[in-house]
Order: sequence, then structure tokens, then C-alpha cells
Amino acid sequence: MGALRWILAILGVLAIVGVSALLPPRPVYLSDLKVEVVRYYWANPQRNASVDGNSLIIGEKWYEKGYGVHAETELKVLVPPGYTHFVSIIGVDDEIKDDLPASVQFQLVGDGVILFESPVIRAADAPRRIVVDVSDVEELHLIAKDGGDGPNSDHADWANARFIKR
Ligand SMILES: [Ca+2]
Ligand SMILES: [Ca+2]
Repeated sequence: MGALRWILAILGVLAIVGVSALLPPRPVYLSDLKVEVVRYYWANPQRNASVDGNSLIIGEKWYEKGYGVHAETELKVLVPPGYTHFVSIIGVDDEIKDDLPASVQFQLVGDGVILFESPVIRAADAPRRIVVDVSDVEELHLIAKDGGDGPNSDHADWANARFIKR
């Protein structure tokens, strides 16, 4: 009886280890990491909020995590070891009305190399999902640029910004 109990216990542990090996690894959210503000304009970047301190909302969709910034702002973060991709929803926060002249370009620079550059995104544009390979990157810079026409109304969201393993 004692031996059977041990065997069942060992089988149970093996089953748990096996299942957890099959589950996808948890994402690491940008807003849970140490983020350095390299430069910012108009107001401090906000963690898990828009740059005005409201909920992160793009195209009427709400996002719990991320960073709200004002162009031109540059954030710096170290890619967590073993994580291969940066994923985010980008756009102009809904606190800026669609008829205001917001225009933002989102750029990712990894170890000095441009990895991603969005088109110029405006307040009426829908949220966009980006997936960028950062498997060889140590230092990632997230830059919100002014779209070439100055920073007026440029409230930019890096919504749900996170690192994943693929
Ligand atoms: Ca909008
Ligand atoms: Ca602009």
C-alpha cells in the first residue's frame, strides 16, 4: 500500500512537470520591467496609463498594460534573456479626438539598428498589432516620433507591450 502511494505521487509530479513544459511561457510586460526614459516631451511617460493619466484606449479598445507617451519620447529597456519577440498594440490614444492633428510614427531600435518603423498613425486610425523579432537584441529603444509635422496632440500608446518566446 505504501509503495503504491509513492508510485502515484511520483506519477502525479511527472504529470504536472509534463503539462507545464507544454504550456507557452508567460509574456513579460514592458510595464513590469525597469524602463529608462531616455528623453520625453511635454509630460512624463505613464505606466499602464495614457500620457494624460487616463486608461489606455485606442479605437475604443481598452488595454490594461503598456506605456502612454507624448512624441517625441524615447524609452529604453533590456530584453529579458531568452525572449524572442516584442509584441504591442500601437496607436494614438482616444483621449485625443479624431479631428485633432495627431500624427505619430512608432520606431523600435535594437542595439542601434532600426528594427521596425510604422507608417504615420493618426487619431482616427484603428489600433495596430506589431510583432518584432528581438532575439538578437540586448537593448531595445521604443521611440514615438512626431510624424514629421511637430508634436501637436501626439499622445502615443505602446499598449499591451510585452516580450514573448516563440
Ligand atoms: Ca481614436
Ligand atoms: Ca505629429
